[in-house]
Amino acid sequence: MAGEDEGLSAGAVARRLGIAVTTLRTWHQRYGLGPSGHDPGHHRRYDADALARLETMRRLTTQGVPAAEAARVARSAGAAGIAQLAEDRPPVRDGGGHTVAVGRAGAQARGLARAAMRLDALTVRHLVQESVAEHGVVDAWQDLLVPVLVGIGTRHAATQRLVDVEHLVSRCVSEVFGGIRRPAPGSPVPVLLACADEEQHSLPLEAMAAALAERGVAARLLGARVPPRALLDAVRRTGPSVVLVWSHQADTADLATVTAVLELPRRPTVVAAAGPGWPDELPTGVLRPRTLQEALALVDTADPR
Ligand code: B12
Repeated sequence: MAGEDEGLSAGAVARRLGIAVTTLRTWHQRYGLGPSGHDPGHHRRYDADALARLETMRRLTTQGVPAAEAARVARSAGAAGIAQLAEDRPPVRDGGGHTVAVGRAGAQARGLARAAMRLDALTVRHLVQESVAEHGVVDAWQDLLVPVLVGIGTRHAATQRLVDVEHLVSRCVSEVFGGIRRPAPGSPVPVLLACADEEQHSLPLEAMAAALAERGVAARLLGARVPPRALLDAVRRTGPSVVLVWSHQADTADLATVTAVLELPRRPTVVAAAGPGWPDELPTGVLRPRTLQEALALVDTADPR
């Protein structure tokens, strides 16, 4: 780029990073993220290293990393090592805790996992909200939330800890999904979603209800731990086209209940069993969507608008 040899002015750096010049000044004064060299008598210019540090700072703060921590990472890495360091740097200590592996899910997922491990509910909610607003429920769920939830679960399995983190993240995700605008009162409600008896893992169904809402379809979400009798009563009373029962663990996957739904006099068009708890063999007539998209497609076939 022309003129980069001499470095960039503060205004040019701010424009390039999409931040205010005052923010740049604050980062310089408070966190030492200024231009590399000092040439007395001249306006300071930002060279490639300084710019790389600032880019790291901007990226990490956007992901919800607290400014002081982001600055520590940005200052201690050269241009080449920055991405690696952002990934591998030592555990965050301020909320107590470590980070979790999120595979290849990317920077946003790492930011979310770190915020979760710090029990930083405000940042978790903000990042989830931002991702849903930007990408929609399905992509936010698949690309951001599932990897982070799996990472937390894997760590829980290894340590028998982090139930606090699971609760906090779940709560934040529920709030964001619950906040997605539903169809107006009086709209038809063709879908009924319920967890199996004693099944507490309701988030996948909350994701489904939110994704349907984005498409203008209303769902009754009965949520966690729905006793068989309550499910059957609800189906009888509301006559949904689609009933989907979620089981996350084998010990909650009660085949008798889904069979009973199939045998109701006004049988729903689609009866589906979803989640890793169900066995591969299901009673004839019970469908088995494997992904959120597959489940949404089932609703489309049963209730074409
Ligand atoms: C959040 C969480 C909780 C929260 C749930 C809150 C809520 N409102 O949902 C709380 C804290 C309450 C909880 C409690 C428990 N949990 Co828990 N929990 C989790 C965690 C971290 C995420 C669950 C989740 O939402 N997963 C959704 C996605 C991430 O997972 P997935 O189903 O594998 O997704 C795949 C498919 O199902 C599909 N898919 C995803 N979404 C959708 C949606 C639809 C509609 C469809 C069709 C498909 C689909 O795509 C994915 C990729 O293939 C998991 C870890 C994990 N790996 O899931 C543990 C996990 C499920 N929990 C576990 C356990 C043991 C428990 C507890 C028994 C003990 C504990 N940890 O406290 C209790 C009690 C559970 C009970 N009786 O129901 C174990 C289950 C082990 C097992 N297989 O039996 C896990 C796997 C953690 C672990 N590794 O140990 N948990």
